[in-house]
Amino acid sequence: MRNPLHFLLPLLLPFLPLLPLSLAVNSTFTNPILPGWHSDPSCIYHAPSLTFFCAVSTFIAFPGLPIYASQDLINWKLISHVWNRESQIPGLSWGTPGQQDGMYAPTLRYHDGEFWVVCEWIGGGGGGQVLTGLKGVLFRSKDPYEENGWGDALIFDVDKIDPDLFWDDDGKLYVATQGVILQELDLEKGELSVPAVPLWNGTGGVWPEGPHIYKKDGWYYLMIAEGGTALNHAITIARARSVKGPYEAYTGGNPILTNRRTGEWFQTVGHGDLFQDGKGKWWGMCLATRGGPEWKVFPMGREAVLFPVTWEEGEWPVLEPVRGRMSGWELPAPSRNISRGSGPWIREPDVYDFSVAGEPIPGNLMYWRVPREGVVTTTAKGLQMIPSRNNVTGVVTPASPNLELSGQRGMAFIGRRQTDTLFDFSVDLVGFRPSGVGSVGSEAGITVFLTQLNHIDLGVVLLPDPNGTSTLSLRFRTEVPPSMAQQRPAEKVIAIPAAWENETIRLQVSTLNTTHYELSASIANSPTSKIVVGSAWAGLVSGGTGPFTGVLVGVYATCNGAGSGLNCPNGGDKAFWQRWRYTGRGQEVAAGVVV
Ligand SMILES: *C1O[C@H](CO)[C@@H](O)[C@H](O)[C@H]1NC(C)=O
Ligand SMILES: *[C@@H]1O[C@H](CO)[C@@H](O)[C@H](O)[C@H]1NC(C)=O
Ligand SMILES: *[C@@H]1O[C@H](CO)[C@@H](O)[C@H](O)[C@H]1NC(C)=O
Ligand SMILES: *[C@@H]1O[C@H](CO)[C@@H](O)[C@H](O)[C@H]1NC(C)=O
Ligand SMILES: *[C@@H]1O[C@H](CO)[C@@H](O)[C@H](O)[C@H]1NC(C)=O
Ligand SMILES: *[C@@H]1O[C@H](CO)[C@@H](O)[C@H](O)[C@H]1NC(C)=O
Ligand SMILES: *[C@@H]1O[C@H](CO)[C@@H](O)[C@H](O)[C@H]1NC(C)=O
Repeated sequence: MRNPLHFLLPLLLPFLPLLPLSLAVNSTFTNPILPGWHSDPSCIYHAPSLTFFCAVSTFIAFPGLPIYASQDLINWKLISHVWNRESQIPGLSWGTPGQQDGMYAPTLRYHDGEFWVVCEWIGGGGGGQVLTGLKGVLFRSKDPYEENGWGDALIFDVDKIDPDLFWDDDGKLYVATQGVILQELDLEKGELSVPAVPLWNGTGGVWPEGPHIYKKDGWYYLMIAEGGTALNHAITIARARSVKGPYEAYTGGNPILTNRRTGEWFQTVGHGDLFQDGKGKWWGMCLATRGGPEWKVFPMGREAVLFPVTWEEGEWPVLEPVRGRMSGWELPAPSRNISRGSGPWIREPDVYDFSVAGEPIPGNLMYWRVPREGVVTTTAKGLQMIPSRNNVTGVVTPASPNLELSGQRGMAFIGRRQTDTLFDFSVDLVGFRPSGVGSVGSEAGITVFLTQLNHIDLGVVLLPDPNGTSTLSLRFRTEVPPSMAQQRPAEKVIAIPAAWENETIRLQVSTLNTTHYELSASIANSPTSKIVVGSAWAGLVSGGTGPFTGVLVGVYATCNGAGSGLNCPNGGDKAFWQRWRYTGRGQEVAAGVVV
């Protein structure tokens, strides 16, 4: 007799993946998935290329709005920056004084053959958190692997931050913003419809914001962040039968994601986005800050974390609480099969020698605002930096900016995110011969930079001697707001040994442990010559004037105010940087647990 299974099997085959006995095994992974300053992630799955894409906030850093791509949700490659040319929004960067202004929370979507990123720019005349000069900016690309694929911005007036993009079935494009309010975007006119439709006030936390609308099983789900981006941060949700509401809040367990009032190492969990993988499983990404509820040392700021989501038909989504070690749906097979795109893989060390003239500047290096033309170039002698008159601090006066010394017109600075709790960063300064002395002398150095008002520096500078001559010196100093003055280490100056006269100087920042940096110098090829110049508490670059940003480690050059206009005397003493190395040494994934 024929086995009845022979008859049944072909009928069952299409359903095999759905059978509870399928062999899918849950995977484990470690957060943060995009370590270092990567806040407000917005992510999609692009089925045609089996690839996930995420965009994050960058505020006034430039190039801004990086796009990361991954085929396995674990290995992420930086492939382009949405905002990568000054000409995309002429003048806006230099017209923005605030340290935490700029490109806020983007939304990334794929629609009609194009990648769309909407964001809002705060600044352009306002300072601090003042929402004057708030503009919506919309960019589109058919090829997110090419910087030039991203077009100029469509700029439109908005009243609130955190724009979403949602196309309803009738093709209408809706933008929800903080509040939460809804407007239709007219792409021809570059205008949002008025009056805005109020959708939902959230569940009572401050700042209902970061909205994303999803349509599923006949419902419009509105997922938002509320409680502010600090320790009370949370994700809440409501749903409606029509995009314009009325929205009813989920009563079964809002917030659906938060670590508020817990002892968890990952705090400030919120501002997220949901997406499905190739097998239809749901996932989410949001921001979190490491540091536990004490929340004093978090130099990397708000990082992007991944969590699995269960979302049954007609039901509310269930988001797994954010932890350092997670388990969830089976991940796609490990893959690094992405060859295109300008930047490196997120966990790769930097190994940049800078010995080839005209080679592109690596995609993961960033400036603070749009740099002045030619400030940093690649030459056969190294990464050439023309000093700015302003130092890394500048004269920051938001009310009436001194454009020449403020740093607002670009600083001679370039850096990369601190992406590891423990790391080593070093770079070689070749043949630096400052011409001026002391307060009008040139200086080239390495910095742990949060904002112009929170940074830790080690510079090479010629300083006057009591006996009337000058000595090439290593100068360690910090810039912190008055609230941190107690923890601020004293300025320290050490004369560079005479034996180093003709040598290349290696400047280094390393983590001494999970809470302290150490800044040192040595002869490039002689580790035994190392001089530790200073150490500093990482709390000095946590929060403060950079609550939205995270540490960049990098190099700078300045003539300390000498010269006139925007220029140093005789164009300035150029600094040449070679052998740039950044190596991660460990991630603190739970209090005291470094992996
Ligand atoms: C005075 O100058 C000499 C050489 O020019 C230098 O070696 C010495 O350190 C200076 N003295 C002091 C006290 O700085
Ligand atoms: C939000 O709160 C305001 C003030 O209490 C109220 O007038 C408004 O109706 C609320 N909006 C929605 C969409 O519930
Ligand atoms: C696998 O992960 C999903 C998503 O977090 C969860 O709902 C499910 O219970 C997990 N299964 C097992 C066997 O742990
Ligand atoms: C890698 O990606 C390319 C282009 O997307 C595809 O043609 C190729 O089959 C992939 N290779 C592997 C090993 O997955
Ligand atoms: C930076 O430059 C400003 C203006 O020239 C000056 O007031 C300030 O002391 C300098 N700070 C440092 C750390 O060099
Ligand atoms: C550096 O080079 C100059 C010129 O060749 C030489 O006079 C000087 O002695 C050298 N200094 C040291 C410390 O070797
Ligand atoms: C790190 O080292 C500094 C300086 O030695 C010390 O004060 C601090 O307590 C250490 N931190 C930890 C977490 O061990």
